[in-house]
Amino acid sequence: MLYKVLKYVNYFSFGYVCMNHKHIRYTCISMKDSLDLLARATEVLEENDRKSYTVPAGDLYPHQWLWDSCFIAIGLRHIDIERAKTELLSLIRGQWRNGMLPNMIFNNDPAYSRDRNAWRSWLSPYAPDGVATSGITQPPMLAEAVVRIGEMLAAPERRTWYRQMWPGLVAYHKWLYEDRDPHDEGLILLIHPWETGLDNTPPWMSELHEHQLSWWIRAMHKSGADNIVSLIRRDTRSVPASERFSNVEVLALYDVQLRLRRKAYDIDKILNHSMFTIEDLGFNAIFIRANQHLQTIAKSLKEPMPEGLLKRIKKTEAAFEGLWHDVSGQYYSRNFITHDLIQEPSIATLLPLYAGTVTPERAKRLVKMLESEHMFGLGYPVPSVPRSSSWFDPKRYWQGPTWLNMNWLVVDGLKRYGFHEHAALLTDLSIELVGRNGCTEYFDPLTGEAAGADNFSWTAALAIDFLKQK
Ligand code: 2M8
Repeated sequence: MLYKVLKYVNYFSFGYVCMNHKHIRYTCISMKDSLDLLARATEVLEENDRKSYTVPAGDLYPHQWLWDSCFIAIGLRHIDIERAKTELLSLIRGQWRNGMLPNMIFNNDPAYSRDRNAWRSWLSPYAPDGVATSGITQPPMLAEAVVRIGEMLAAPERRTWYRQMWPGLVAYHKWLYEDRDPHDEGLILLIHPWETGLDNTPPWMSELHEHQLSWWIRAMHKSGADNIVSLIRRDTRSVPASERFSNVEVLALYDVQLRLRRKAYDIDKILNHSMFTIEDLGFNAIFIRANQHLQTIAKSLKEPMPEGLLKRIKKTEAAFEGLWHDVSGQYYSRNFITHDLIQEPSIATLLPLYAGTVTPERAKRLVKMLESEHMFGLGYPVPSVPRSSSWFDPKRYWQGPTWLNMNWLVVDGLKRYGFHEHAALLTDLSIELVGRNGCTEYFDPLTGEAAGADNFSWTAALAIDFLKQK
């Protein structure tokens, strides 16, 4: 009933309520405000446009990022579909010969030699020629972005577009299985928290603090010498340190990165040293959906799915069950070596909705969590960590703030399970959040305040997509 009333309010005023039913706030975004938002968001994308790709934010993120470009293309398709295609095609220039899509393709300006050198992708025989990249990947959003563009094209153009992207996509999905599912178990393992896209998310940070701090990092931390890192960090020049990784975490991640680099990103060598490896919940949920999109593309192209790939795709859906924890009624990430579930909830807890393969009963349980004020039902949802978690910190990066890309995935998942009113509300709340606080990187889920980098591309792009979905 409540949702019916709110829906009525929504039609006229974008009135909104937070997801927990209790705190009803009526605020309005007029038609003029939404047109202003569209114009502002378009300006942000123009400002961050580097011709063939878009940087996430001018100062803080001057390179091309894998999943950023996918979310950006999803918004850009409404403004300039050819430019949206170029955004995705430009990701393929960074693809490794083994199929990997790196999370970063570096700007080749001499000013960024330090970033390129930190990764030294050229140490791997698989790295592409003439382009410097990282040696790790990011959530496989590419198939989703390809299909979203495809939906806007007439059938013949759609097929031409799919034909262009097909080889790169298939190679990427094959690589994920071949490299990152070495025991053919069905789930993809990750080797660095940046691969989750949710960089300092609690499941990874708890493992990092418990098992991955080398003796020299512990010693530096104890003596306070880790603070030296503040002098060379670029992120804390534009964003308050209280909103980012701690210094000791930065050092620990650099240590992980060095270890990967020493192994030239060779997964066998990495696994022989049983490094930091987790079967990540969010990544695998997104992968399940990406595999569904891959099959949609194959069908449209009348292209048979490679036999081996199809078998493994089926296995993934079944293996996902291994991440379910019945007592707490939710899914978790899992340590690859011990197979222990890492019982730390995060926004990834809700992403099985986006995967779309969980039972309606479980979907209902996840929606209850979305509504609960102790979990995700805060004033400006959806927080990246539930309120009840000891990690919750409303302005610290992926440990509490609301991110627009996560709202987008949750909205999509809600629709898939028929929670259309929840989806409509969350869409309105997201538009309102950006309309009032700007296209910032993330938002305080308690106050709605802007945090992180200004003029952030995926916030702008997805605000456009949300506006167009209305
Ligand atoms: C953040 O990650 C990068 C490393 O990949 C960083 O911390 O420098 C994350 O929010 C990630 O999800 C995002 O893709 C990237 C660029 O926006 O920034």
